[in-house]
Amino acid sequence: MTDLKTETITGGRPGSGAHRVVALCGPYLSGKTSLLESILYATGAIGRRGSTRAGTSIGDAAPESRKRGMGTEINVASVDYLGDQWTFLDVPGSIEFQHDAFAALAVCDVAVVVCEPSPERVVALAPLLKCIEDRHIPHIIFVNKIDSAEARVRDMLSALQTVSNRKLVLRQVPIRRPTNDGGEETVGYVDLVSERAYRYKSSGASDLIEMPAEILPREAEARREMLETLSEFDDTLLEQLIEDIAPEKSLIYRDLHDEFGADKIVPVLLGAGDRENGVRRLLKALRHDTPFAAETAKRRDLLTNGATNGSAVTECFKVLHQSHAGKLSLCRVWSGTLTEGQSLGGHRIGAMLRPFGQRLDKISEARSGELVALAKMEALSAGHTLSAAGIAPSADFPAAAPAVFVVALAAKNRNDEVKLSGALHKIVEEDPSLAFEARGETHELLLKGQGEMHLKVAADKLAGRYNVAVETATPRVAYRETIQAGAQQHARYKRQTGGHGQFADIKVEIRPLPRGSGFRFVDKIVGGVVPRNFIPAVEEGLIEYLKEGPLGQPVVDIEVKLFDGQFHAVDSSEMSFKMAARIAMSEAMPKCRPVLLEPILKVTVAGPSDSTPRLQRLISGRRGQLLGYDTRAGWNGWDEVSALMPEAEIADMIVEIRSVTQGVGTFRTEFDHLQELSGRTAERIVEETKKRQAA
Ligand SMILES: Nc1nc2c(ncn2[C@@H]2O[C@H](COP(=O)(O)OP(=O)(O)OP(=O)(O)O)[C@@H](O)[C@H]2O)c(=O)[nH]1
Ligand SMILES: [Mg+2]
Repeated sequence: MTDLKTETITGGRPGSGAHRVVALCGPYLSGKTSLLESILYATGAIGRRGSTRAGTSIGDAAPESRKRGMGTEINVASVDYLGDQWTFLDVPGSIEFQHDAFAALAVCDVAVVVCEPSPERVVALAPLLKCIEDRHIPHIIFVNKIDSAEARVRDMLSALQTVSNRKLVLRQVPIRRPTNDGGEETVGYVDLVSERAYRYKSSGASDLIEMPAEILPREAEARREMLETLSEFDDTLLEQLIEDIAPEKSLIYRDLHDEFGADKIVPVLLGAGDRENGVRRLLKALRHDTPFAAETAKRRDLLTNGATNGSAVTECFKVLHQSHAGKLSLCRVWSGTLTEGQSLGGHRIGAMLRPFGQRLDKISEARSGELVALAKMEALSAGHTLSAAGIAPSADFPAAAPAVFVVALAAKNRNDEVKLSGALHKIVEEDPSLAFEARGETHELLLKGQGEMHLKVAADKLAGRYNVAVETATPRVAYRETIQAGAQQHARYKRQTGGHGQFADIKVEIRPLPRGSGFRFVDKIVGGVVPRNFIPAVEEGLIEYLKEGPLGQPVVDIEVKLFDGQFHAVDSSEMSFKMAARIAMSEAMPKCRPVLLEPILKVTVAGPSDSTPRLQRLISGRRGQLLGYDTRAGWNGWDEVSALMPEAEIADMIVEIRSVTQGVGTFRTEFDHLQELSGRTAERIVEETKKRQAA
């Protein structure tokens, strides 16, 4: 047990009724939701353990999660454990839903990083550990599924150390036993501080057993490694090790507590979440070593200069829109107490709820450290803090990652368009790593996000929760066209219908301009051959025509000079000059060797260095022009490859990037230039455009 008497703890001590928040994070399917289930069971919050596979767990009850057997949003559940309240935030592991993980990490006191016991898959932890380390969040690594581990724990530890910038400290060694089929299985563990051995049970707390003799050498070695690591931060311990004095357990516990709280070491625990193995050991470690809310607020610099004067400060980290409860702002209280009906910073606190999976329990107050859902706080969304001073953005709240996957979205039923727009606002408020945008050039509504699954889940939400069925398609590329040669053109518009007629006559000269010039109109009329008041009409006619050139795309980088013409005193009008301009263009343009222009983006692709050659091949295979590569700033062992690539090649690129980077690669883009495109690809695009425009 930790000797807490000697410690100065700000904000509480275990058993004092404090509220602490744990983020359960880790790669896709590593077992977070199953572990949560075991925690809820072990602490008596539920009477029987459900399973994610059977769709009976407390977490993942959202229909989108159940349908796919994976986490798609944060699961929240609070439990009472040995006199304290604990809120667990079980987050989705898929990188496409990572924003929820980062939001939970922003408000937690501690992170439990759940991973599988496979050394070759540790790279999947890199983006998460980077976020955790950048924010200095104390974290434990829980090597899960130890029942199915094939690799040795020491190999797992070395692999984990390659993705962690903090010193890892193994807290347990496994007790292994040969199986009938010639393999080995983990049947228990030795705790390296207490030096006690335990045997796992299929359910319930592990049994204390006698230390197996054969494990002693391994245990001694692992314990020495643990003490050596701790002695790097504690001179007293270092001296004792040098002088061969056995250190007091209380000293070891204190060092573990302090270096963990200061984010200098990362304890590594073992277990199997879906059968409660190692779960109570994890809970004990959390109970003794998790910082209290006041310390977390200090780490984040949330309550500077005591500006709160004892009044409540609360931060929203996630919004949910529910059909019954309406908008729920999931908040952590950082200071003071929130009470129903209270007015804070000009906002009235309405109904207050404590989430437990899908269940919402009404509460009347929430104290410092507590996690609460505030109902119908329309002005309070994720990343914002509410205090006596009103609502303001939290300075260090994680920004949403740029979109890497885009689809064109449309309501199946035209009458649903207004409903669709309302629903989109809500799902984007729930998940800011989604975005939508009406793109004028292609007349499409774009839905942007973090991957194919992310957008499929968004479409499911639109249909299931908002009753708007949608269809999605690959977005069109905003091609342009220009000309490669100039021409002169004479055009006359003349009609004689009934009363007075229509007459306009113009001569224009067309020529190509350099890339990026857009459209330029030059008026060279002398002697009033085209009267002043009709010249804007000519320009208007030109602009109208240029919206769709001979190849079906908007025309750019072109100059049209009006240099001659004729008019009729009675029959000329703005309308007839506009018509003449259109006629001139449609006759001249095909003679000017029109050519398609495609948008080229500057692309920066990031991934672990050993995937760099594969990323380069991928880029070249997609008509990309490599510009070079460099190390990725702030990312140990990662590279960034930069290239120029056609926009058309990027729509589904993230899928391939992930497949060559164990799922962790990403990219960002910015528009660079328009580039001429000819040959078969261009012909195909023109054909498709014409077909679509005829339809
Ligand atoms: N062998 C073994 N399997 C486990 C253990 N824990 C979970 N699993 C299995 O791993 C799979 C994923 O479990 P989940 O708990 O849904 O994983 P998760 O990390 O919550 O998944 P996401 O939220 O989608 O990232 C399920 O099939 C579980 O039955 C374990 O300790 N041992
Ligand atoms: Mg899950």
